[in-house]
Amino acid sequence: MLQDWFIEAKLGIFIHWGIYAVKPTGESWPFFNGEISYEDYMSQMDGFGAEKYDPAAWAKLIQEAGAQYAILTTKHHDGVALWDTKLSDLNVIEKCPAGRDLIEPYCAALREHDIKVGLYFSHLDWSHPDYPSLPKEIPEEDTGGASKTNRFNYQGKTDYEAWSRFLAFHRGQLKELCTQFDPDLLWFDGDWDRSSEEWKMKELRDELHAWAPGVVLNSRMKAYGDYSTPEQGLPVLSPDGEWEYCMTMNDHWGYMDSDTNYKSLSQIIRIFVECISMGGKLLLDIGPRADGTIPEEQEERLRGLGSWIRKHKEAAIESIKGISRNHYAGPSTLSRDRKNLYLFLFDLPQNQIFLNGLRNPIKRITILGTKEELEYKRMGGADWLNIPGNLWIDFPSQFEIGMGSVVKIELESELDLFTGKGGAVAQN
Ligand code: H79
Repeated sequence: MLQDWFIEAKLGIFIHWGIYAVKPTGESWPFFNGEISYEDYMSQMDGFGAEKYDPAAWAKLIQEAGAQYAILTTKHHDGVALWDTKLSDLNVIEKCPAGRDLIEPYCAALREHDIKVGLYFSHLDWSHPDYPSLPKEIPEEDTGGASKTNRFNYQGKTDYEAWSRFLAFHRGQLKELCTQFDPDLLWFDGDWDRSSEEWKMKELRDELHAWAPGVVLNSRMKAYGDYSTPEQGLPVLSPDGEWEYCMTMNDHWGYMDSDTNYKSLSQIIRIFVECISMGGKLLLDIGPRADGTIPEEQEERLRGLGSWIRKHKEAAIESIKGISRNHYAGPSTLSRDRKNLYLFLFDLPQNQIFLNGLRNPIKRITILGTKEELEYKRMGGADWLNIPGNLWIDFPSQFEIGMGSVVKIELESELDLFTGKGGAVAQN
């Protein structure tokens, strides 16, 4: 269920950590797509050591990034669990040199740093023999090794006995995660192969609430989650309800040494601001190495983002969704009491800053983080129709915008905007 902490959060850090960090492969998909054999993919288990795993350092970094929560992959589509599941030996304790549970120390370290604990779990499992739930009459050799590829729901038929065994396993693992780690949030993935009824999603929601009261659920559980999760494509309009945009820093979710196609810090800041200005949040992904260390490019960006956020905290963190771009041609946010309007600037204005539709009297306009007061002038308006004039704000031509600056408009009262089409239109 939705919680205040989640509604108020602006930034989460997504952590894709698993055996796919060992070789230069992506997470799970390469064997599904036939780019690498299942055996070759799984041989990465021999190299997953977590030798330098330091969850306290992770938590500190996440805090320095300015994030309020983090989400770690407990099990991706490949089925390899990072905790000591009793329901399968496909886990890092039994199969990898890591040889220990990796989830508990993560949870403890985050809690120590006052960061909410999120766990990622893929519903589907491309290693579990019952997941494809193939009809018995279809010989295994006809399916190309069904349990390890995409031969799920073969010829539209299902062996529902196998499927119910899989569901029992799925519920069992989720019960373990909830009761052992008491997550603040569960981030599901991989619900697409079957219907809500087949997954018994409605029942799952109730079960999760019984095992982890108050847990926030993303909506990759058909219609039964709490918030939506656009992935890798920044929304242009605000999605309905609560939402969180998840994005990789380069082009991979997990560690990939050769992928240097990183978004720059200023691009990440811009995207973060776009999200919060539309009332959403950013879930920014990192991919630690197999030994648990975090690549420098990622650390650097997290620190940079955090330092920008700290400098602009009231506009970035203590804020709510901003105003429409018909009023101001850029992203904006508001203070929770709606008495301060924050306009984000990513380029030095050649001309004045233009704001349309603001009715409120203004106390003061400043550049956030400086004492600098800005001159402004309101011009025009049709008082008799309660249509305000336009606001023109002067901005110093020498100012260092850097990665983004914020103009703070302090209002005398709660924001009051004219949003209409104008009064003097012809009527039929
Ligand atoms: O963990 C990362 C990715 O591996 C995972 N989500 C992030 C966080 C991810 N899983 N799937 N996808 C991303 C996109 C999947 C799209 C497809 Fe399909 C699945 C294409 C074909 C099958 C869903 C079902 C969309 C079309 C049909």
